[in-house]
Amino acid sequence: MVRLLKSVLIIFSFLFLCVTVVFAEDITITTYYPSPYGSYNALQTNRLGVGDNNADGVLNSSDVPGTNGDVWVSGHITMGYQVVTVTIPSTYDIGWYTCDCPAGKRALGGACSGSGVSYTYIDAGGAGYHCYKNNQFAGNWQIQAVCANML
Ligand SMILES: [Ca+2]
Repeated sequence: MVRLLKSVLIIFSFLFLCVTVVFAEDITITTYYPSPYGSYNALQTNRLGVGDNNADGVLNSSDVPGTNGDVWVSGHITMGYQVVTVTIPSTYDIGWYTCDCPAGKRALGGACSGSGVSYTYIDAGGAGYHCYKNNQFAGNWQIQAVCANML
């Protein structure tokens, strides 16, 4: 009797394995390296290299700084910038005018449009962009400041 039960158990086990194999499905997983895009809640690293920093046409470990805490970037860095524009009426006197950045932002650059502008500079503290109007009758003109987030 025990022998019969063992035989039946072996037969059912064999049939179960055969059914499992018959109904198995294939799953293909494709991975990419380096990953083309990534989204993270938090990212921490000791060193960071962005782009081909040594301009040898290859992206490898020689493009990453050797000192912990360093960041190398081969391109430009954009930090949530915004452009602020101020219009200066033609009736305003000759002199310096400023386009201030909002609080918490720092001027990275700017532009002055219209005739009668002779000098420009970024505020030393990054508060805004300055333009010198040298002609009272040149018409309305504008000052634009490119302001980025600062820590
Ligand atoms: Ca390189």
